[in-house]
Amino acid sequence: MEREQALKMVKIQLTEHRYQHTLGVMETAISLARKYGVDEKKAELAAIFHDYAKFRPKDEMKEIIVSQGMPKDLLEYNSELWHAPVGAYLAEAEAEISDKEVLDAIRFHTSGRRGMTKLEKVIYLADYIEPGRHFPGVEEVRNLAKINLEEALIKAVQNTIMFLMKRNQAIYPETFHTYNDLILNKED
Ligand code: DGI
Ligand code: FE
Ligand code: FE
Repeated sequence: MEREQALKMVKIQLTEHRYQHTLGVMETAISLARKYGVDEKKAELAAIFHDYAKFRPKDEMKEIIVSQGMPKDLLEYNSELWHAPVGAYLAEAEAEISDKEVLDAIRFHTSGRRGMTKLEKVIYLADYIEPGRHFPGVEEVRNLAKINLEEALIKAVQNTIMFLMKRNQAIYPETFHTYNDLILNKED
């Protein structure tokens, strides 16, 4: 799918603020893809659709998680996690995106997972550091992203876990698995 058509489809699903965030993720993902040798068109498409399901009603997301056999433990954790796997499902069902790598980058953009592909890393990171993001620590991750994809991702996942813990939020197990996997497989 071409960029203009993809953006059109996504725009009507999102608020203006979330759409601007999506444009930021798209630009950032393309530049990270170029830098780290990832397919730029796949990065562009995954970025455009990454938050496609963000504003679907909770009931609809819940129904999709159950009927599509997605991990049921998702339902026990923050519903903010749901739009990622549901977005991957809807990108295929409604936008006819069939590229498995693109769909997985959408699916794992919130929790990450063990053994993330470079495309998945690029999308996770672009979501975290796009120019519209302003929170403590983001500048450090932006700087790391210019040097080392893994190091930047580790910092982003660490910050996310610490942010959630400070607010007494539960951490989805896959988020911990993402962190441990990156640390254990770090080259240094
Ligand atoms: O959709 P975005 O706001 O662009 O960003 P996102 O998809 O990375 O994250 C959405 C929300 O999910 C964010 O407020 C933090 C939350 N989140 C991420 N990982 C976890 C989590 N919430 C819980 N409870 N557990 C997690 O592991
Ligand atoms: Fe998201
Ligand atoms: Fe996002």
